[in-house]
Amino acid sequence: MSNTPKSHGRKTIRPTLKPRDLMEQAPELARAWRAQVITLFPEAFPGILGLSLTGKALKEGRWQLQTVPLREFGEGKHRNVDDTPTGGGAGMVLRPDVMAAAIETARATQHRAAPLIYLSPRGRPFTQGMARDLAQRPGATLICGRFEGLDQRVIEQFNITEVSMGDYVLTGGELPAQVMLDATVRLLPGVLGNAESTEEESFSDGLLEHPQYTRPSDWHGRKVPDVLLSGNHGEIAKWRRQQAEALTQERRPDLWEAFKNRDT
Ligand code: 9D3
Repeated sequence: MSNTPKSHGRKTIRPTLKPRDLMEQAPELARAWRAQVITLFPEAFPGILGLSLTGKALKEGRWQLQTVPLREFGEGKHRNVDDTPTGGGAGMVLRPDVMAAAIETARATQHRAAPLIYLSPRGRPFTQGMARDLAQRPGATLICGRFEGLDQRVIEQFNITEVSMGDYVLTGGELPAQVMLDATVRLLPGVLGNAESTEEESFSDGLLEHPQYTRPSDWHGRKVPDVLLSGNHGEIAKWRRQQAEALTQERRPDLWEAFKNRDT
């Protein structure tokens, strides 16, 4: 095992592994959804994915996490991974030769049908549809960016898909990778409880959720809407639907347009 006691469900793929080591997969993990993360910060994983539903699923072997420490693929005594942008400009660019070595090492133990994804602010925005697609595949290899980005030639050479986590500037792709894995792993068989899975399937109409309340029915003079205490399930469903539609119209005109155009 390449797991150290402190690795919390994270296996590390090192550049020095021999081909035979690369082929050895614990038999109970052979069927598991396989996440690989190429990163300068392997200690950031599993991070929050080691807790709650995703952490339980990791311990149960429903998915596995392999980190590929990019620094170990770096060149020279200082394990250099970056260089200045050709043509000039600020910052540093991840070297194509170093990234290619890390990608090739990772891909040697990955399923062929697992996509290669680069978390990048220039990517297409991540969606629930992408999470559903990933969950149908045998796994994914994720590349976390740092610095100004990755040399364009590696992106083309390996047919890498660029995916963004939204229009704001982060310091790197590690948090986006964890977001992507969280959204995907919760969709794997057996990860959600029965109640949540049923809700997942019925929640397909593309509206924001209605407000929720619990006891006490009067809190600091703020009362739960009467209809929710009425016991009239038809009226309750109608009220919730109306709330969901009003909220979507107000906050998310983009979702509201898509909702109105559904099935057309
Ligand atoms: C100067 C131009 N910057 C782009 C806005 C360069 C740059 C900033 C920050 C390049 C990379 C990063 C680090 N961000 C990510 O790696 C990243 C990211 C993000 O910043 N926002 C949303 N999604 C993502 S996915 C990866």
